[in-house]
Amino acid sequence: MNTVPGNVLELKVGGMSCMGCVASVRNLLTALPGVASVQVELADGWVRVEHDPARVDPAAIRQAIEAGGYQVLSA
Ligand SMILES: [Cu+2]
Repeated sequence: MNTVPGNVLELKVGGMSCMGCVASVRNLLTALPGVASVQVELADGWVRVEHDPARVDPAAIRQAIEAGGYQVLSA
């Protein structure tokens, strides 16, 4: 699991093709308890999720992305 100081989880996500996808991924993740902010880079497919590890675990973040129909390509 790729975490860096500041509790940011970085995931490479496939299936995002437009700003609508960016908005839905952002909405899916900000709806999770413990997620502070979400940054999505459409061009390279990176999603950065600033979160409180005591309240949300990385598996739940990945599941939310996949439940939305996107693929988590890296952990
Ligand atoms: Cu789209």
